[in-house]
Formats: sequence, C-alpha cells, structure tokens
Amino acid sequence: MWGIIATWRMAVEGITEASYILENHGDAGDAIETAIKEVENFPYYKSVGFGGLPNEEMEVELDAAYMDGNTLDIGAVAAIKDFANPISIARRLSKEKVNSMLVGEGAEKFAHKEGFERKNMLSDRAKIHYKNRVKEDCLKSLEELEIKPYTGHDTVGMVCLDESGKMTAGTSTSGLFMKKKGRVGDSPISGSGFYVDSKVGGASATGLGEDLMKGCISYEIVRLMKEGMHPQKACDIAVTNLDKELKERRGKAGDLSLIAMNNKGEWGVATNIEGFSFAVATDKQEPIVYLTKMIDGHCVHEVASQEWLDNYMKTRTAPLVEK
Ligand code: SD4
Repeated sequence: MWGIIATWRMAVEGITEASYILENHGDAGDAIETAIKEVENFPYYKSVGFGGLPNEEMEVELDAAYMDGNTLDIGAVAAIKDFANPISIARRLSKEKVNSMLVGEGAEKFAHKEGFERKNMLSDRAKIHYKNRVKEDCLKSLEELEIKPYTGHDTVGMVCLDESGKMTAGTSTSGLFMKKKGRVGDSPISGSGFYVDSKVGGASATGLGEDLMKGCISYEIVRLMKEGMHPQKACDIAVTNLDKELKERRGKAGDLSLIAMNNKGEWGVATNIEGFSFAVATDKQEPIVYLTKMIDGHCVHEVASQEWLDNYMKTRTAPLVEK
C-alpha cells in the first residue's frame, strides 16, 4: 500500500512522477522530493520555485520544509534566494542534528557549500506581475490593499506513504506576493505548515500563514488522527475550530486549507474557502485532481472536470502583458 496527497492542481504532475517511484517500491522521501521539485521547476506556477512571485523588493524569497515520519527528522529553509530547489536543501538539512533550519544568507551559504544548483528564480512573467501590481496598488485605498494570499498564490504541501510504511511531509512556497523582505510563513514551520508521524499520519497546509500558525493546525490534525480519528474528520474539526476561534476573537479568519493522510493511506481535506483544489494518487487510484465545495457548512469534494482542468492550464500559460 502507498499513497500521496498534495495541495492544489499544480501538484498533479509531481505526484504522477512520485507514483512511479512508489509503485516500484521506492522511498517516501525520494517520492515527495521528486514531486515537489517538479512543481518548483515548472515556470508557470506563480507561487512555488522558479516563477514564484516576489516580495515587495522584487526578490523571490522561498520557504521549504521536509519531514521524515519515521525518525521525526525535520529540515527547513526560509527566505532563501537564488537556489533552484529549496525542497532538496530542506531534505538535506533534515539529516543534521543541529542547525537543521536555516534562513536567508545562512541557508544560501549552506546550499552553496553543499553544491545545490544556483538559479535566479525571478522569471520574466513574475516581473510583469510585480510591475502590474505596483501600478494597481497605486490606485487602491489601504483597505483594499489587504493581503489576499489566493490571488494565484498557492503553496505546495504534500504527505506521502510508501510501501514500507514510511511517511514524509514536504512544503515549498514563495510565500505571499508582495510580502515584506524576511517574512516567513507557516510552510517551513513544523506543526503549522506540515507535520508527519509514520505511526499515525501527516498533514500539510496552504493559506494565510499568519493565521495557520495561530492553530499549529498540521500538528493538530495529526494529534486528532492519533486519537483514532479518520483524516477527513480530523481535517474538518481542526479547520472548523480554527476558523471559528479566529472569527470569534478577531472578527475574521484568513484562508485555511488542509490535506491529510494516515498510515493506512486514507485521506481527508478541509478548507474555509470555495474551490480549493488538491491531488491524490494511491495504489488503488491513478492521480486525480479534486475540487472542494461547501454544502450546508460541510466541505465536500468532487473530481475536477476536463473543462476545469483545460481552463486551468490555459489561464496559467496565457500571454501576459504589462499594463
Ligand atoms: C504562506 N501559506 O507563506 C503560505 C502561502 C500560501 O496559498 O499557502 N498561499 O503564508
């Protein structure tokens, strides 16, 4: 038995690659790294790796993490610039007993010393998005300028189970478009952006990092699964509770979308937004993209239609003009 679940439609090519590894008795670490690299390398995704949207100084600062659910090893990088595959650097760091989470210049120094591929991660398309946004923002009031992480800005988060029963979790993101230099979201933070324990299962998040971190929500889902809860129920409860707490105390909640898988390959998803997409592959099913829908306050999901999938790629690759 094996399985892999990931946030957003953009992960489906990656999890397809991972499924070849997993069906050939491969390792959950290799599978998840391969899957996330695939997303990092695809230039048309605006929120992960090359092509990711820049911070307010027009620099692409990337966050990534890797966790091994057998050993509980964690490696992470945050606000790293000019390296092609942050997930691989995070995985390499997970082998370190100390200094396993590095930020900025320190992370870059480590990556350089270890021979990771250097690359300017600011694509021409990302530059155009930046320039257009600067122009738009000049015309907006402060109220309208509130951070909206979902304007095409999606973190890839994955949980993977291999045939040996080993589980891994991984994340990679360019964070929020127009973030402050040095801003770090939930994605490289253990318990918030990801968590995995092969004895139980794992979870990973996408959405507004500042709010996801308020609930340590990935850990919370694993904790609920450890109490015997199915991943779907654990996701539903954790997302509903955090959304409610945030609204009660702060008047509103940012976007929260979570995926989870347990060590039996069962999975679950919950979100407080409309139209969250995710992808799953297991030994029993080919890679499939799903979309969520809210029905009577419950998050349900359905297989994405061919029309939706075609339109997705069309909009991602559509020509972009400077305004
Ligand atoms: C962050 N959670 O840096 C990420 C961004 C994201 O959809 O997932 N956007 O806060």
